[in-house]
Amino acid sequence: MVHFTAEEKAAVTSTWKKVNVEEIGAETLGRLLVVYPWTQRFFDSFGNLSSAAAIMGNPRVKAHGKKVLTSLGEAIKNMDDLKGNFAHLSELHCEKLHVDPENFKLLGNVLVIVLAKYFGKDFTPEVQVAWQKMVAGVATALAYKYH
Ligand code: HNI
Repeated sequence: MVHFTAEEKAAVTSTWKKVNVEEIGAETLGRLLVVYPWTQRFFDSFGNLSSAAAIMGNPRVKAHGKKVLTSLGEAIKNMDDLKGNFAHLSELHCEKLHVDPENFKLLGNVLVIVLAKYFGKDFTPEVQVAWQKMVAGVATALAYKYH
């Protein structure tokens, strides 16, 4: 399991304080669906996903992106126990939603790119290292209950 130094925790927490969950959540999930189109199969009830513009403007994509990032925000309060934090969601994504856990890694990397875009030069290499560890830890925790 990932271990975070005090500096890494501080880096993740201080970035998070400035994150607009609605905006970054929508952009992250939207870009995941555009860049990795096979991920759209999990969201076929969401309506029009026929082009990048349709996906980025789709209100259900926006709402779901906010939900995912809100859940990530809860995990940031719990960085020493990501597995425990995501145990229930891991079961849900595996048993009910049948989401291939590879997709958690893709989403994490898209999030890092979106954060880099928003924070520009404040997203220093050190801050990126902390976030890469965070998204890797989240992906591992979400995959933990898979069998
Ligand atoms: Ni995910 C539902 C959290 C990645 C597909 N997901 C949820 C819910 C949360 C959540 C919270 C709502 C649960 C509930 O209703 O009780 N998902 C997360 C987090 C990550 C993540 C924290 C990664 C950081 N989910 C993904 C990925 C996919 C995904 C990568 C697919 C590509 N999730 C889903 C689907 C649902 C879902 C599908 C159900 C959506 C619906 O409302 O029908």
